[in-house]
Amino acid sequence: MPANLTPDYLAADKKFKTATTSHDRLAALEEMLSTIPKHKGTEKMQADLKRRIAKLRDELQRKKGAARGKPFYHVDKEGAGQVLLVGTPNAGKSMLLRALSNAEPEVAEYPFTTRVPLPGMVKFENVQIQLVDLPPITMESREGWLYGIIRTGDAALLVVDLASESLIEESEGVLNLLAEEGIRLVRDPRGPNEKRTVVAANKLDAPGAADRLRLLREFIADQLAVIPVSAAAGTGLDGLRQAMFDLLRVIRVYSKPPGKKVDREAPFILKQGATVLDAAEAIHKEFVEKLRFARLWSGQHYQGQMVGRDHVLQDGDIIEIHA
Ligand SMILES: Nc1nc2c(ncn2[C@@H]2O[C@H](COP(=O)(O)OP(=O)(O)OP(=O)(O)O)[C@@H](O)[C@H]2O)c(=O)[nH]1
Ligand SMILES: [Mg+2]
Repeated sequence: MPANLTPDYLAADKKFKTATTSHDRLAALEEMLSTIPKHKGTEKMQADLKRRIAKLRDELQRKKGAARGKPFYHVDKEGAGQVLLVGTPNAGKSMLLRALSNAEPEVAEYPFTTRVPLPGMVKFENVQIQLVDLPPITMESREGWLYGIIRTGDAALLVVDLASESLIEESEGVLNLLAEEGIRLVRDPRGPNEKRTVVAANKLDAPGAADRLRLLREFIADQLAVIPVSAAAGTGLDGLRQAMFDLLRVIRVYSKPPGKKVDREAPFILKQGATVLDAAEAIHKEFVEKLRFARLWSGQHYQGQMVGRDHVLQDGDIIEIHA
C-alpha cells in the first residue's frame, strides 16, 4: 500500500466498497481519483482508477442507450440503386444533394449540419438514382447506424473539399475511420466489405481549387477515379450523374409486347450480366415458367432475332417475350 492516502480518499474507497448501484460506484471512483495524492507512488493506482471509470461510464452509457432506444436510421432503397454521400464535415455533401436532386437538405457554413440521413432522387437520362446525404465521418461519429448504412448501400461518392488546405489529411482520415469499421472504398470491389466509389472533388470554384485538385489526384488517382465538381456553380454535375449510374453496374432493358411499340420511358433495371431469363422474370413473374422464346434488338447486331434464355443482355436492349 503506498503511503499518504488521505482520510478523504479512504472514505471514498469505503463508499465504493459499499455502493449498491453502478452510478454510486462511478461517483465513488471519481471521488477516489480526485482525492488520491498525486505523486509517483500512486501513479499505478491513478491509472487503474481512470481505466475503471472509463469502463463503467461506457457500460452506463450503453445501458442508457438501450433503455431509451438510441436513434437508429435506415433508408429504404428506391430507384435504380442507392448511392451514399460520404466525407468530412463541410465538404458540401448536402449542397451536392440539393444541386442534383429535388431534396432540400440544410446547407450551412459550419460543420456537423447534417445529423440524420436524407435521401433524394437524382435523374439520369430515363432512370432515377437514390442519393443519400449523411452526417460527416469523423472521430466523433461513432454511431453504428451511419456505418451500417454505408455497408448496405450500393455505392458511394467520397466528397472531398477542394477549398480545404488539408484535404489530403482529411481524405486519409475518412478512409482510415471507415477502414476501422471494416469498410473499404474502392474502384473495383472484390469482397463484401468493399464499396464501389468515385471521388466527387467539390468546390472547384474556390480559390486555389485547381492546385489542390492536382494534389488530390496524385494522392488518390490510382485508387479511385476523381470527378471535379462545384455544387455551388453547377459544374461537372452531368458527369457526376453519369458516374453515379456507372457505379451501380446496372443495365436498362426495355420490354416490347409483341406487335406493339417499345416504351423507352420505362426501363427494367437489371444487374450487369443479366440474361433473357432474368429480364423475363423482372417483366412478369409468370414469364419464367412460360417463356417460349424471345426476340432481341441490340445495337447493330440484333434486329429482332430469336435468342436463348441464357443470352446476356446489354444496356439499352429491347426484348420481346413470347410466352
Ligand atoms: N465555394 C463553394 N462552396 C460550397 C460548395 N458546396 C458547398 N459549399 C459551401 O460549403 C459549406 C458546407 O456545405 P454543406 O453542404 O452544408 O456541407 P456538408 O458536407 O453537408 O457538411 P456537414 O453536414 O457538416 O457534414 C456551405 O457554406 C456551402 O455553401 C461549392 O461547390 N463551392
Ligand atoms: Mg450536410
